[in-house]
Amino acid sequence: MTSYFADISPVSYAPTDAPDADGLSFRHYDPSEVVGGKSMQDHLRFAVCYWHNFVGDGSDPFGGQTFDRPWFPADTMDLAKRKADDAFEMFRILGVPFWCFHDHDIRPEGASLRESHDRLNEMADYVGEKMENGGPKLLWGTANMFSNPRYMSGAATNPNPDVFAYCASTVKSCMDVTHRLGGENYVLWGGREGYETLLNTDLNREQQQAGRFLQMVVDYKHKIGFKGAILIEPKPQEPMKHQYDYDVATVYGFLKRFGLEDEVQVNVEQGHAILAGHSFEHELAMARTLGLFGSIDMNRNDYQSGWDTDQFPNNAPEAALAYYEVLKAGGFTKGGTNFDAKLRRQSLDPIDLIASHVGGMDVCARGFKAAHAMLADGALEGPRDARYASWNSADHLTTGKTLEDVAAFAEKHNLDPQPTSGRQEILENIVNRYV
Ligand code: 3MF
Ligand code: MG
Repeated sequence: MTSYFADISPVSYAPTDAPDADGLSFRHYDPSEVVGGKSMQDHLRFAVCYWHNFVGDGSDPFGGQTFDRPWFPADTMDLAKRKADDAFEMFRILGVPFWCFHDHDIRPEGASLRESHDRLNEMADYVGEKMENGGPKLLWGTANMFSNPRYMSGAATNPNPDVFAYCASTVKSCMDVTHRLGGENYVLWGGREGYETLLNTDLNREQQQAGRFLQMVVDYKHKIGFKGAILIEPKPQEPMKHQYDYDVATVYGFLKRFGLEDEVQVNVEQGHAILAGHSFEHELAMARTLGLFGSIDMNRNDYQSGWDTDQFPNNAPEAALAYYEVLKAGGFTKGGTNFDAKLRRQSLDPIDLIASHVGGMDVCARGFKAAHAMLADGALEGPRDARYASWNSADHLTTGKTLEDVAAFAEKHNLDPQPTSGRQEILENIVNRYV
């Protein structure tokens, strides 16, 4: 068998002034470069996703398949193995330390639930061997509970309890495989956990089902001794009109409601943040503040289309502000930088799959280094601390003071606070010097 990537050599770091005819070397990402006592590889923990790269066929709502891959239609175990061979070859070329998958990406669905599990286990053995023979580690596994029509009205939130049970079996088998492959996290994205119209929806019942399901997942994780993190990936809408895991703050409310806030963290995606009307850094700051920070999907949306376009990152200043929040959260422990990104419909060739990741990794590395320098220099923290400094000596406001106490202070001193500049443009200029 000839590899799909046969003509492409492993990507390596080349300093910015070195010749780079094919554009396939890193200019900013040197995996072994040590920044702040840790290698860039260990800081960024890049992961390549299986679904967009090896399942995606270039289709969009207006037209079908444009990509031609040797493993398509991947509906037999032989083709699934061929797909895995090429996938792991691509991981090798990119030199990434991690990958991610849905059950549905690595095995063709069986004729029965049992057959689907058997196939998943067989494929896990197959990829497990590649992982052991120098392949990347598993950042996370997850189950696709949104593509098949059985999930059309929800997965765990479905009105039909048999779908809830089907999901329990699917997630159980997928957690088992993730655990067996040494996965560092298990992700739940509530693709169809939401609704189209309240006219047919019992919102409270559906949320109770989602809470119960998550509790079962957490219990099972402890039962099998899975040490990875359970991560929810917030998204406001698409495919459903309303999704229960709208954004980080909504997920926090949901977790608190079911007493799971210490058991579950979030996988924050840039494109989902944009769909929710937030910036990526807002969602990351919220996750950090609420103690929920886990991992990131580093793929942007188009700012005009209003869809989840899952594009590779190409904006270093945006990446810098995102990694700034990651660093403030203490950096990644179990999490990492996953590209949940797909090629544009016209990007047909093997080289497009490689170049997209090379560019994305370079943008992240460039942003990361800027973020690290900003933090190390106190470039933003200094002015921010200064802005709140008066609180350090505000004895009249110490905890325990009542509304009357504080009011009395204001009245005694006849306070007349004067506005001060927020210095936004100056701070933006500072950021620009780093990126
Ligand atoms: C959808 C997503 C998902 C999740 C993944 C985890 C298909 O918008 O971002 O990608 O990352 O499904 O289930
Ligand atoms: Mg995602």
